[in-house]
Amino acid sequence: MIRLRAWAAVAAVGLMLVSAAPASAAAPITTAIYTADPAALVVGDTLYVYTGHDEAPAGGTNFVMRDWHVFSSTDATTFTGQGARLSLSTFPWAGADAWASEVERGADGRYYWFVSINGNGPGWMNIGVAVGDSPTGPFTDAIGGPLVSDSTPNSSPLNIDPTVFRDDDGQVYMYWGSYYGLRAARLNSTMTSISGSVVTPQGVSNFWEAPWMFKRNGVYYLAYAANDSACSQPNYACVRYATASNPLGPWTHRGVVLDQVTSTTNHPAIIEFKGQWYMVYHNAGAPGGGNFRRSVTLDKLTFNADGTMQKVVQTTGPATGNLALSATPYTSYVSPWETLGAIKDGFTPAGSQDRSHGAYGNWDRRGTEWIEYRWPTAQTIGRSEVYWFDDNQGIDLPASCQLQYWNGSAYVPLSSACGVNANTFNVSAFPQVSTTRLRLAITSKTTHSTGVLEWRVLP
Ligand code: FUB
Repeated sequence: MIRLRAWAAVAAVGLMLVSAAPASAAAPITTAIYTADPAALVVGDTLYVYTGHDEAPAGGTNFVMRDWHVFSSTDATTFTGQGARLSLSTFPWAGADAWASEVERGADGRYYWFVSINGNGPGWMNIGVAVGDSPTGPFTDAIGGPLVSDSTPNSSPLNIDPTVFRDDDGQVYMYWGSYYGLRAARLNSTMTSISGSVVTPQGVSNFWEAPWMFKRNGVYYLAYAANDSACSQPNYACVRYATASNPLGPWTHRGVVLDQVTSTTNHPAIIEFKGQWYMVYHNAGAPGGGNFRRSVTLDKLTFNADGTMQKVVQTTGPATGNLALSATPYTSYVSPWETLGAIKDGFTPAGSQDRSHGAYGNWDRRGTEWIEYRWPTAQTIGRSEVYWFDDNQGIDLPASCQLQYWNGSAYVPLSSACGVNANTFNVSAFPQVSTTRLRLAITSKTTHSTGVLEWRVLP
């Protein structure tokens, strides 16, 4: 348990820093309870999200987690709580720490729920398995003891966070681990024992914990929480990912797919549902939330043509908080053939040349032009997300931009950086202001005019 305290301390240090984390946070799939460590599974026309349950008191500095919950949705927007479908009491050999889990279907058509759990015996965390006949159970202990424990040869320094993946040939693989100790193994068809030896996958840069494995177009993907200062503040995690042509690797690191969130821990589940890919993750965004009172949310995830993943834009989640939708747009100039209203139709462009939903453009103006949102009543605003238009002709990315809000008598510059990157939402987060107008001043390069595909404004 000494190690448990050390792990908790890592998260606790982050607690002190939470106010420095991004201010905006995605809306939770529920605010009835605090949820964490999502796993996702599609069965028929339903998306199931399996979560842990944070029960730490306000100000708590350790995890208090006793059961796991299920949520279901048919539109990835509205989620119905199915209740606590698995708890510590399901596993008589264990008694604490209902940490991260994942559900996978067995060859027998049953649903196997792999969980991180603290055993009563020697050692620390274990991986256990429960089984049920439907995605919501009821579930019973499938083994009567751990599938993986500290006594498993070549086990991880911390045996938590199982991700279980069934390949097209029926072979099931499990990845797991923490403390930089990623491990992998084949499972037997019963789903309750390991086949062969536990391996240490190669090529997964800066792995910390929380692996999630999936396959797309013949390529294996492994997303995971990475704890390195290149992608997040100290003690916060971002989500990196790697790809491979073999389910056991070697892996090639591909980059960051989710920046740090408002909780120190970060935990991905990536899934396709009704033709749309999603990143399901947790943060500290719910009222009263924190590092030990987390909330599961999801955002859309986009693949590039070469199979790489675009970084997920953390929005206000399924319940949209895009204040642009209720604003009236204005501009200093729009070309007669372009559409100013296109910037607020809620569309996520596939790239900076994707004008399929229209675009704002100011060809052939040079210098500084502006677009602006106005609301009939004051709005609380703390974040801007702009997607630039670049038609590879007269419209190019701007040289610079600046956000300004109306204080009732003048436009006041917001000090937040204003990004000018292609093929992504450029996010600017700033201390919230209350205003009826937000202006985006856009300064062109000397050779080109500028344009915008979408501009979101969030609390
Ligand atoms: O929720 C407890 C632990 O925090 C999980 O097992 C890790 O993935 C981290 O999210």
